[in-house]
Amino acid sequence: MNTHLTPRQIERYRRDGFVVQENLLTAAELAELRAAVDAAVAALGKSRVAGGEVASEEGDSYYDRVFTQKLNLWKISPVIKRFMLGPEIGRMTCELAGVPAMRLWHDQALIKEPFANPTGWHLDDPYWSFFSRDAISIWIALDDATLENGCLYYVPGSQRLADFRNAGIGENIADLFKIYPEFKAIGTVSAPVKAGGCVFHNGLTAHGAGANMTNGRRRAMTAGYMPEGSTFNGQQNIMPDRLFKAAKVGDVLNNDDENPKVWPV
Ligand SMILES: O=C(O)CCC(=O)C(=O)O
Ligand SMILES: [Fe+2]
Repeated sequence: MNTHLTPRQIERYRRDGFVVQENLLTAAELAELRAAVDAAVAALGKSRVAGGEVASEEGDSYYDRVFTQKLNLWKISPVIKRFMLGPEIGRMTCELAGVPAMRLWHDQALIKEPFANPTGWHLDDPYWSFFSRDAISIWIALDDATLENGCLYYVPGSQRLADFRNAGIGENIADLFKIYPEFKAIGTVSAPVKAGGCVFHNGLTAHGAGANMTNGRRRAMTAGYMPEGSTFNGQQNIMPDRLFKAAKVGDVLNNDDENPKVWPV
């Protein structure tokens, strides 16, 4: 794994709210992670969330045709756990975000199937059960992500202007710009990345992805990370019912079983 980040990359991440790391994975690591993701996705069938506690199934809605979305695969795959919750990526998330310690929020495989719908513009953190300006996501390309098959696009610097209002990932992909009209003038940047490379983005950076105009799949393995000390904001998101019901707004989210620490180890 190529986990070295240059000072320039860290600077770019903090300025733009995203940064690309080419060749994060070696060819052998890419093959291993890709096989593990394929197997875990297949094992879940129509179920969206691994672990057996959150009932959510995919159907044939517009959203289901944005991507095949499978969450918390680390719970059923030791290989995925080793990559996504390991100290290598863990340390990178802390270096980029500039925080001392990070926990996993959730992982997710996001697979744009052939001819999939575009991913509407959105922010990640407002979906989650904590609000933080330092949350970070990693998006690892398991296939070459191109302008043709649905690579990511960003509004650079939007993380500094955004608050925690959000738009859904719906059929009108531009809903987010109704909430943040100031993003329109900034413009957008595409982030194509070869298989094995990745993009990191801040939880408040505006991003979306194009449609998959090809007959091939665009597979990605992703995860969102929560700075240590983050507190419950009242939203359930992916929290199992038993934890959601017991949580009070303001509680520190530090359940080691649901949100293991990824750095320091
Ligand atoms: O893969 C996609 O189409 C969207 C990815 C995304 O929104 C994310 O990783 O936060
Ligand atoms: Fe996202």
